[in-house]
Amino acid sequence: MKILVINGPNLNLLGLREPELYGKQDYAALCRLIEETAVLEGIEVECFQSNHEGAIVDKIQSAWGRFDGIVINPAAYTHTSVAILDALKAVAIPAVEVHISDVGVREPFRQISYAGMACIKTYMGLGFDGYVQAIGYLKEYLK
Ligand code: CA2
Repeated sequence: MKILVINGPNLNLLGLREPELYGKQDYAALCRLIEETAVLEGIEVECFQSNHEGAIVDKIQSAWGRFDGIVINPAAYTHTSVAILDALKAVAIPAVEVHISDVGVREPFRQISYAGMACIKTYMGLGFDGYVQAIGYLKEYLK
């Protein structure tokens, strides 16, 4: 089983600013946690991060036939990108949405998630553990 983990814009800056929202650990630590989780679950993962909407769309398209599941934190594109929504729907790979912060209690513009409309589950406000939960959920869903 192969899972693609996609992180959107500015998540490469984790740990540098806004620790009250996104924690103190950096993006490399997040990737290590994801890889450790994959080893424990006995699955394969690939971590991908981009600040560019088109690159994320390209990555989702390239996942077709190569990955069984997608974990995605589209970051700010969550709230704007119909292109990412359409790509997720086009490949029809089971996808789980993750947000480090609890977008449900933040600004009104963060209440809308386009990507979430193509996802089978959303984890928010759990910090990095949301990615661990999402991988576990997908593993159970796919087996
Ligand atoms: O809570 C999340 O995971 C978000 O997807 C994070 C996005 C935000 O636009 C979404 O509404 C919720 C922002 C990621 C920015 O990450 C930073 C990390 C360090 C310093 C500055 C930004």
